[in-house]
Amino acid sequence: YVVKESRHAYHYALKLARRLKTNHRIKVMVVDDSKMSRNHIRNLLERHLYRVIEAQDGLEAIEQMGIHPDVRLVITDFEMPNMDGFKLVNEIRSKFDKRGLAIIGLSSVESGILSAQFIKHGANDFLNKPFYPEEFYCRISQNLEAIELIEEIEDAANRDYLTGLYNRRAFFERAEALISKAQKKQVPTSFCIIDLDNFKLINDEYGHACGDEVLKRFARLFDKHCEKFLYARIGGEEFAMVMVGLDNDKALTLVNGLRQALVAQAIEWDGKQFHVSFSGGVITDSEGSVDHLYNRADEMLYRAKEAGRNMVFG
Ligand code: GH3
Ligand code: MG
Ligand code: MG
Ligand code: MG
Ligand code: MG
Repeated sequence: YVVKESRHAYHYALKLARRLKTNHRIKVMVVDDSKMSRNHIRNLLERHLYRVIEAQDGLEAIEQMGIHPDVRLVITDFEMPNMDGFKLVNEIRSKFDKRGLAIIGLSSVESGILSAQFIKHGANDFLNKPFYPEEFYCRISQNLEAIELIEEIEDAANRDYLTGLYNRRAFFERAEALISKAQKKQVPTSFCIIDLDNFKLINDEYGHACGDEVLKRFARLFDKHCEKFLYARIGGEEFAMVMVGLDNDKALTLVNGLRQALVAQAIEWDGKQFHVSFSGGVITDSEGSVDHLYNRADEMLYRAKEAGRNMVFG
């Protein structure tokens, strides 16, 4: 039993040490009208290196949230002038993205019902006052871990595992939003589809692992040349990009630059060297759905393939 306990303590200490390394990046806001209570919580948080922001009521808290959109955790009192804790939780949940933000309500032991109500209003958790530091730290780190985990899961769902680029679903979601916004503001926007040339031959000649390596290297070229735009791997060796602010000429210049960068890059595999190219289709239109743009860009791509590959049509 003793061994088990000490091993547990050891793992806890390790976990704590890992957390302390990153806590200095985590902003926590403490909302309480009692200065003494704020100071107490601030001291506890700073002992674990969190960055603390204070607010003495709900109005100030909302204002501070606007100034510090990267606050990850709000700890709020219930009884405060101007706005009580429930109202504040409601306001925060309606004004700010729920993802990436945890809220812990504070309630005193005498009014036990407050805790459940905090959660009904949108808080993730609650703490009864007075509390032991151990419980305080457990609740804080559990809630922070939960939102980090959700973010990791979301990121994994949006990314292509091989290249780390956005996947097809994430791309079309974002493309819809970008394109409709650009169309409303009448900003020129181009849409592009790219397909690697004779990719099957690369797999056949050098193996699937080599094909994978080519895809990864190509993804890094996107990162280097197209970082301002939305791009993704939408299929096996097919990629797409939305270029907000680029007319057809500028988009063609960008995509041809990417193509030249790919062609210039020698891939070495099993002591042999080869080069890869792609074909692309670019469409610039101030109206039409994403599906429509996609189909027309695909038609252009088909023509580039027909014309002999390693070309961008637009
Ligand atoms: P084209 O120039 O007409 O596009 O010819 P292609 O050979 O590139 O096109 P095709 O559609 O005939 O073949 C695409 C190949 O891409 C077939 C498939 O096995 C390969 N592929 C798709 N996804 C992956 C992947 O994740 N890794 C590897 N290594 N190969 C992949
Ligand atoms: Mg109070
Ligand atoms: Mg291909
Ligand atoms: Mg093909
Ligand atoms: Mg293809």
